Amino acid sequence: FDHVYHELCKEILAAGQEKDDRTNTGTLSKFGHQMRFNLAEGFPLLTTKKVSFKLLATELIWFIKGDTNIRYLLQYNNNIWNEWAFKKWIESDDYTGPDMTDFGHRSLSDAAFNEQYKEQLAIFKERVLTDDAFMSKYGDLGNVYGKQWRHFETKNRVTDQLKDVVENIKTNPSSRRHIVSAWNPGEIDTMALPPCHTLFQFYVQDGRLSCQLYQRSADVFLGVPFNIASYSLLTYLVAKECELEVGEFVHTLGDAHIYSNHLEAVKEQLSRNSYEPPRLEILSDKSLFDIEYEDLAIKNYEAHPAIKAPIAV
Ligand code: THF
Repeated sequence: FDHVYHELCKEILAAGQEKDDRTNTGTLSKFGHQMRFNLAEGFPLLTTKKVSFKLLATELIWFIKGDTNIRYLLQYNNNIWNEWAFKKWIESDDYTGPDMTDFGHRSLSDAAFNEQYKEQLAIFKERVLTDDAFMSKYGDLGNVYGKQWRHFETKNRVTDQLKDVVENIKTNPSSRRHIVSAWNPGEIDTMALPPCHTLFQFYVQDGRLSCQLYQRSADVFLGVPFNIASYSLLTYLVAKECELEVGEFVHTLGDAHIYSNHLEAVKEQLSRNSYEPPRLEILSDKSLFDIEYEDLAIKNYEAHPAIKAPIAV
């Protein structure tokens, strides 16, 4: 599986366009790219750098639960959404600590500031974990994935898209309408971050369930390895729920970019040789909607060490 991802990285390094972005980090970018992963060959967790299955699995289960509050993630020591909740907190009138404006950049360039930032972030996390009123107000990211998957609001109606799509796969597998959209135009301004994974579609053929994701914006080094594994896991879970085998995960990218401060990390990863992919084990017969992290296991995962890189905020 790694070579499919490596091809994407190589193409961007060779022919990516320099492009400005919302985070002012600078990127090399390619518009429009597609990768295919045959899930029958194993579980596509990259092996040329260690990717944390725990982090991506707990994030996916958090979406499936319809949860939008980072407390659940923090309980699993999952910090990947902290920056977006923290940003809302430090920009609020209730925040009275030291100025944290532009913490994403300043924490990288100013060591003294970084110490202050780490301290404020630790205080913030502790309050989200222990103070219910604070958690409700500042742990919540707004109408992000979980909300849209399970409670998509349109005029006069709330749609549980995930329940509906599972029901439709069971009753009408050949349908071409097995779609879940996280993009709700009327609610974009109420989300901490508009959804990068805009829409996904399931497809049933010969008793196999495939999934295609359209991702409008793809952080190729930090996000994409998570996204590949996350939607592959979703495909396994939905397939089990619908008593189907797994087919392919097709990953279609819009703006596929490598941040300028990830270039060396990408080159390091490209220099490594891949191992055989691991296997996913689902240890319980719980429904998709009740599954917990403890019900999942990754077996035979052999990988090169993780490569650290800063997240663009
Ligand atoms: N914003 C940006 N700039 N990139 C993204 O990939 C991204 N996401 C989510 C929301 N906003 C985004 C958050 N997903 C990591 C991985 C996925 C994330 C956010 C962060 C990350 O830093 N991974 C590290 C390990 C982190 C750790 O150990 O705590 C890694 O090395 O993989 C797109 O979904």
